[in-house]
Amino acid sequence: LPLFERLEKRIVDGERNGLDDDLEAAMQEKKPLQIVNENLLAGMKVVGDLFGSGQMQLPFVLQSAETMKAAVAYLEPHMEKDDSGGKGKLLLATVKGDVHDIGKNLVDIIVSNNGYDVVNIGIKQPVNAILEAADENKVDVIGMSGLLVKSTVIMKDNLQEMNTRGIAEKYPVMLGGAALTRSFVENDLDEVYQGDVRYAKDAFEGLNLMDRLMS
Ligand code: B1M
Repeated sequence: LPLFERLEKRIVDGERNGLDDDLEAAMQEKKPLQIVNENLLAGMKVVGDLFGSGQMQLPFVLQSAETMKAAVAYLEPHMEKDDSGGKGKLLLATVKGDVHDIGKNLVDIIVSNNGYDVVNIGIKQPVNAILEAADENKVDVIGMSGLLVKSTVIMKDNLQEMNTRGIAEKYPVMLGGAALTRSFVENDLDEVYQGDVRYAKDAFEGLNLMDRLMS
């Protein structure tokens, strides 16, 4: 297979042997972020489709996810960056009950490489932990990620909890993850939350949103 097709297939197959060499060769032709967007994410999409249609079992999905993470970790040091920080602070968490973190971690990379500070507290985070970390780190924006349909319900509960605690005005919220839709966030959740809640389709929209919220 040609190099870029092979990279995509590596993600689908969860094949890490020789991955670094292929990534090294790929970087001779494309920027690291382009490789993530055009080839690695394409592989994850295939994985999602195969899993969704019952043609791929969970342990193999996990291997693909680990390969994806290894590839992103390999490319990350080669990305163009302004990691001076100081433009604003974003808290990132995957919500309670949800382990999916590849998308959240991409948001972390893109946003922190563009002059923001990111406090990434990981997966399965209950609302208390999210709000405590937000306060402790004095963040400007709270970002929640979730890929399961039930995570969208948790996000709604979290926003209601923030209303109850009277901190909605203080914290704009950014939401992302494959289970959400723009209209669910911008119509339904916008009605729930007394502060500012926005949807980011991908990591770049997340960055744009930070730029808008912090300007
Ligand atoms: Co899971 N999983 N999974 N899974 N998994 C999905 C989400 C699913 C859609 C697959 C399917 O059925 N087609 C399905 C959910 C169905 C539903 O809820 N309706 C599903 C399921 C069912 C499950 C389990 C329940 C399976 C089981 O145990 N029977 C289980 C859940 C465990 C749990 O959370 N409690 C499970 C487990 C796993 C693995 C552990 C094997 C693995 C995750 C590994 C990991 O993340 N460390 C996994 C994976 C890899 C997937 C799929 C195949 C790929 C997800 C991914 O990483 N995509 C996924 C299929 C799919 O999404 N269609 C699936 C690539 C990633 C870059 O995209 O995260 O969407 P994404 O991020 C995007 C944007 O959404 C956005 O930016 C990114 C791109 O730039 N974004 C943000 C994301 N977060 C953001 C936050 C922001 C802004 C933008 O601001 C805060």
